[in-house]
Amino acid sequence: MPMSKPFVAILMGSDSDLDTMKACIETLDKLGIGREVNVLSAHRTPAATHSYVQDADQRGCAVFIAAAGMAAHLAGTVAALTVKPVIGVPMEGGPLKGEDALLSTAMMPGGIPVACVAIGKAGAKNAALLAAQILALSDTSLAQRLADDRKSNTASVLAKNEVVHKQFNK
Ligand code: RP5
Repeated sequence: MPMSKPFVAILMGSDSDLDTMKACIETLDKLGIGREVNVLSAHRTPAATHSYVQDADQRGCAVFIAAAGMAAHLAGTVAALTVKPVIGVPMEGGPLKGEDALLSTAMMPGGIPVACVAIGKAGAKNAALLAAQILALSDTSLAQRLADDRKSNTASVLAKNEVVHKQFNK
């Protein structure tokens, strides 16, 4: 869907990554950030990946989020095609449980940066928050929503502490 406001482009290497990446999509939606979601692979659809990244870049994509598993070259491929920030999310599928993807995503050669987050759902959520923090540098209303979200997370952990504390500290 074409968009005119700055938006976040999410790419994932396979539809098998979607379940994990829902945490990313839902976090962006909760913060009211426009996003596009595509299944595009560095290896399986190189030409389509190339043309999507260039097109999204020209249409106002502000941050790219690229999720891939195994020999995860998607984030690096996207980063090679744009100077917008690229956040890589290593997927945990496969026999090495995401450690392969973590290294493939993080260990970029100097000159082509990828900000690599944690493996799996925590990384998917943090990728959205990191993208939001980047966008919030020039959007005070979004910065406020992020600060409110952080406060509410803190309150919810403290509420859990209250319950556990009462149960185990008589
Ligand atoms: C990667 O290979 C994808 O990002 C996915 O995490 C992994 C396995 O893909 P499928 O075989 O499930 O399509 O490119």
